[in-house]
Amino acid sequence: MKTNLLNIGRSTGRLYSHALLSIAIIIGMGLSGNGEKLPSKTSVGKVSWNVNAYKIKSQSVLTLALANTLGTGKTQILTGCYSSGKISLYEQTSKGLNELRSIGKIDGSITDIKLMSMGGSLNKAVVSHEEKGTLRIYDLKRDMPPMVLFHGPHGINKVEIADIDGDGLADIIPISYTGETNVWFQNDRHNGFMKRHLPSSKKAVSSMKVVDFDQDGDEDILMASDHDKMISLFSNDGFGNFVELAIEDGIEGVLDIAVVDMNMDGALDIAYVSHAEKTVQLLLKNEAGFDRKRVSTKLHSLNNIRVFDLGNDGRPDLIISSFDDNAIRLIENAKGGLREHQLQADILSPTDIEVKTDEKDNKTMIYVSSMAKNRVYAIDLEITD
Ligand SMILES: [Ca+2]
Ligand SMILES: [Ca+2]
Ligand SMILES: [Ca+2]
Ligand SMILES: [Ca+2]
Repeated sequence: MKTNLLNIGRSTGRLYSHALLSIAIIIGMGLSGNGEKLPSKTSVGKVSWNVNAYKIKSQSVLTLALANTLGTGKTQILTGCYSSGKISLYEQTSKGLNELRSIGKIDGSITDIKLMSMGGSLNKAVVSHEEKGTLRIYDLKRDMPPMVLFHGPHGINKVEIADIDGDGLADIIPISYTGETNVWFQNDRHNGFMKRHLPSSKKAVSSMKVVDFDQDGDEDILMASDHDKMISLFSNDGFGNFVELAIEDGIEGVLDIAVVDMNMDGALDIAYVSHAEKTVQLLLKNEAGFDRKRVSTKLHSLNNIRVFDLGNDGRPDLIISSFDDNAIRLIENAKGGLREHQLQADILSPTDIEVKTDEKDNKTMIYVSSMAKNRVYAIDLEITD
């Protein structure tokens, strides 16, 4: 089954995430029968949700990041606005979301924000720009012009921060859906970045994770390419040479990947979601390859997936969002099997998810940005036996 969503994205030259997220087409209905039947038993008891919908000035927030760099003991929320190009810093207080200041404004659309450490603290916001193929690095503490890195003629749709070369310094990888994903920026230790070539050149990349997937001490790269309809693993030989391995092919519209040891056997597994299917796809690593497992949800399409630990019990769980269904769901990785928890309240047009766990009082907060109605959501999770 095919959709024309990606073609719309291509022909308009607009960012895939906007193009994909803006159009609700319900497909993949036939897949529900393949999903795993979710058992009704749970290991964490009842999950209850307290949803705070904060009204903010910016419309169409496509991305958010969480910080606590200001040392106030409160959570700071950085929002990136797709339509206005504004980056704003908020602080969550007992009364609501308090705007601290504007971090910057770009001439165009913001597609992603990630935080990065330079000089020891998580003090930089790396912002990707759809139209001009640039990355901007803003200082969160000082009001100063951003450092600008030029990626290439195509827009940047996501950005990853990872230490690709293993020198202990954060590097930056721009991900382009409209063009090619083929470079990274190496942190030169002196507040500068050198443009380097990635071991691959993939078109229409929708998601990338830099992680030591085979756990041999060096960073490998996982990439989902819509052009190739494939998820590839670029395995690092320890000397910066990468070998490509196709680990899933013939797949369409993958929007997000998570890497997690879901079955807790010591080997990292992959979970991914796509706009075409209402199942979470699990690839569980075994000695020969992967065991595939589908987790059915009561949603029509899925756009974000994040790993967190519901109940802090050491068993990793998943959060998924659906733009089309205005929904957030938890997939609890209970001992008896996987279980979906539904949040009853609507979360309008969710675009990005961040999770914060306070280990002291065992509290989990989920923050969600929204394309609709100037909203950012803060969801308080409570677990009762
Ligand atoms: Ca590095
Ligand atoms: Ca490795
Ligand atoms: Ca595993
Ligand atoms: Ca858990």
